[in-house]
Formats: sequence, C-alpha cells, structure tokens
Amino acid sequence: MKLRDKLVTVVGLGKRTGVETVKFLAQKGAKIIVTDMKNKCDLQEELCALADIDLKLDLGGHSLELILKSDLIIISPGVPNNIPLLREAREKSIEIISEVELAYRFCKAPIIGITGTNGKTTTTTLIGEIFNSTDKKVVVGGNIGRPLIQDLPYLNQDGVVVAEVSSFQLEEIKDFRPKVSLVLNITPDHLDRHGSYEEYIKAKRRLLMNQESGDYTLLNYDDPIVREFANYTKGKVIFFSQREDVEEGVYLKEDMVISNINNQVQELIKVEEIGIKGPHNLENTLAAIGVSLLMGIEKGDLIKTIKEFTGVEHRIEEVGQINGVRYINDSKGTNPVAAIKALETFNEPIILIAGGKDKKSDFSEFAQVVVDNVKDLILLGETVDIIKNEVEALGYNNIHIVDSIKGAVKVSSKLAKEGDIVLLSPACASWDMFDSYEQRGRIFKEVVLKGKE
Ligand code: UMA
Repeated sequence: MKLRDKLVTVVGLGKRTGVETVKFLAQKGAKIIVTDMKNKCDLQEELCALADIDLKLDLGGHSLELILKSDLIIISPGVPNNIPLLREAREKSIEIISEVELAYRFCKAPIIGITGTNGKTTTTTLIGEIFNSTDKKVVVGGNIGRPLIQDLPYLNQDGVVVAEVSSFQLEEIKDFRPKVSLVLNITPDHLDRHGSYEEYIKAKRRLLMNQESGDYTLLNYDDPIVREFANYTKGKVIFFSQREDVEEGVYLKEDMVISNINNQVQELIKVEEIGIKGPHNLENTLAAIGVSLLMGIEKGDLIKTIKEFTGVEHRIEEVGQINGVRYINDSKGTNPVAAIKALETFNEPIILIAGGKDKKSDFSEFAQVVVDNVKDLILLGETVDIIKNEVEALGYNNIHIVDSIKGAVKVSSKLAKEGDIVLLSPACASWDMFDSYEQRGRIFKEVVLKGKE
C-alpha cells in the first residue's frame, strides 16, 4: 500500500489510536488531515505528542468540504461508521478503513485475532504470556489498549501478533486476515453503537470473513451463536468446550484438560492447577490452549504459564482487605453478563457498586442475579434509574445512589461487615463519567487503598 503524498484523513484523534496512526502515516510520507469532534483544548495531550508532525487540523467537528478531498480515511474504533461524514465519503468512493486494517496491510507476521463479548483481555494476555515464555518475538495489542499500528509494521515474519479485536474495530476491515481467529462467546453488548444484537453479531463475525484453507478458526462449542460461526469461515474449524468431547479441539474429561489437535491426543493439566479461577476463566484457558497448540507451542511451555498466570488488572482483581472486608476491582465488567460472572465467583455476602454508560443493555437477568446475591447495591452513572427500576420490580430495595466512586467506597465501607466483599463490577461502560474502564478501576483502587492508610 503506497501512502507517500497521499492525502489521508484520520478521524478520531484521542486518546491512543489516532495519535499512533498519525505518527505512522507521517513516517510513510502521507499528507495528513486530522479531524475530531473534540476541540483543541480537549486534545492538548494528543496534539502535544504530534507537535513535530506537519498536520492539517479540523477540530470541534468534521468539515466535509476538506475531508472529502482525501484519498483515504482511517477511523479510530470510537468513531461509528455511519456518521454523516463517512456516509458522504462512501458515496464519493473514498476508501474508509479502520486502524486495524491499516496495521494489517503493513504486517508481515501471522496474526492471532481474538474476539468475543467477555474474556478477550484475559485470554489475549494469557496467550501473550505463553508466547513470551518461548523465544518468539510477540506483540500483544489491539483493543487491549495498545493500537496495532504502533507495533505491527515493525515486526518481521518470524514474530507473532496476539491481537484483541473489538466489534468496533472489525466494522471497517477489508482484507484483515488472522492466521488463527478465536471467538470466545457472544452476548448482547454495544447495542447503542451497532443498533441491534444481529448487527453486533455480524460485526464480530467479520473476524473470520477473509480466512482461507490454511488458517484456523477456533470457536466456543458451548455458545450456540459462536458455534454457528463455523458456517462462515474457509479456515479449518476447531472447537473448545467445557461440556462436550469435541471431535477436534480442547475439552474436559472429568477434571483433566484434553487436547485433540492434528491427530494428537494429549492430557494437559488438571482444572484445579490452572492459575485463573472460575468457569469463565476455564473457558478463556481452554481457548488459549487451543490457540497455542495450533501455533506449535510445546506442551511444557504452555502448562507452566497456565499454572503461573493469575489474571489481569481490572478483572476480578483483589485490591486489599480493610477490617476484614475484601475489596475487588472488576471495572472491566462493562456489560451485564461480565458483571454476572463476577458476582457468581464469590460465595461471601456482596456489596456491589454498579452503573455507568447506557449502552441499551438488557438488565433483567443481571437484576435477578443481584437480588439473589447482593446484600446492598450502590449505583452511580447514567444507568442508575434503569438498574434501580429493574431490581425494585423484583422487590429489592437495598439501593444506595451516589455520584462518585469515592462516594461509593464511602457508603460501602459503612455498610460492610467483616467477611463481606465490596465488588466494583459496573455492568456498564465507563464513558459517562470516565475516560476508560482503566481510569475508573484505578480511581476505585486509589480510594480503597487510601482508606487502608
Ligand atoms: N470521535 C469523533 N467523531 C465521532 C466519534 C468520536 O471525532 O463521531 C473522536 C472522539 O472525540 C475521540 C476519538 O474519536 O477523540 C475516539 O477515540 P477512541 O475511543 O477510538 O479512543 P482510543 O483511545 O484510540 O481507544 C480505542 C478503543 N476505544 C474504543 O473502542 C471506544 C480502545 O478500546 C482500545 O484499547 C484502543 O483504541 C487501542 O486499540 C477500549 C474499549 O472500551 C478499551 N473498547 C470497547 C470494549 O472493550 O468494550 C470496544
């Protein structure tokens, strides 16, 4: 792909993807326009990082006249692909791609593409750790927080890319073709952005759309929607399952993880020896084993890492104990199903901190799990009334409304008794009050740990 002297518009500068995309385009000699609906004041940090690069800026909105002269438009994941600017550009046949697609076009190494509604980050990190324990050069990136364009073009063909890919990023891929595609699970999420569950599923399915016969598609047999994806790939389909002895793939025999891949059946590890706990993490581990074996990782390297790996920041993360109360940070519980999984991890009485950005999620199942498992519910953010109404309709009234994480921790520490768990698992995205789930989780941890001093 030639970029020299091409007029390229980057839509969406903050915080990570736009900045890295611009740096890459500048190196390739493109003429760059940057447009963002935020104004200069809100993008100071990003603009500072690009101070040495010659750019045309179009901030505080998107001006069609300027951008529709572009040869190519590259969009950040947070930019919906149906905004008027992009609709007009499509009509003018200007090519529009996501940053993930751009990175792919300059990548020489095989890519492991990981998607799903929940567990992506844990599984991506675990697979990255498994490769790190070998002498292979590995890049871990994508939706996990490090844009792929930052590293992929600089990796040679002996390396490997472990890429967490979101439905947002998949919307505007064209040729992106992972050597191994992994789909963990699908439940409704991001319906505000995709418009319907069907559209969300379709976006996820794009991960497989360019795979060919030499590629692998690893799917969760236990998830009926994901299982059906087998009909949409030209890659070789391999399954993982906690419930069935799949013909080819990774499964359980009593408490033993078994793999049957490339006609080789192996006993790998006992479930109790796996470092990360809970059924959702078993799902993530079986998937990581499948990917690793398909990519030729030795059993010894694989097992050692799986025993040692204990999880990722912001996902059911132990923050500390104060007066016999355990505080858990699950800020990455950004949808109802993720929060349900967190609630089901504990047997102790739970005080739950929930609420956040309204993504048009259905909270009915979550409300029932709250009623069954939660002693006190502390709510904040855009979805306060929606969640409150759902649980009240089930006769639950232990609800406390706050306007900050600090307030939530204060109320929960007053309510908590020795032996209780205070769990931040919002069931919602963070963008109503925070930049990211990471920021929300860090604030929670800071406030909790201050109380410990
Ligand atoms: N913008 C416009 N016009 C619009 C809409 C947005 O100009 O019509 C601008 C915004 O003002 C903003 C930028 O576009 O400046 C959007 O940036 P971004 O949200 O894409 O920001 P990044 O920091 O680059 O983060 C993105 C991902 N963000 C989203 O998908 C919302 C990060 O995923 C990802 O880690 C990062 O790229 C690196 O790849 C976060 C996420 O929450 C973690 N993802 C969702 C999830 O996991 O559920 C999908």
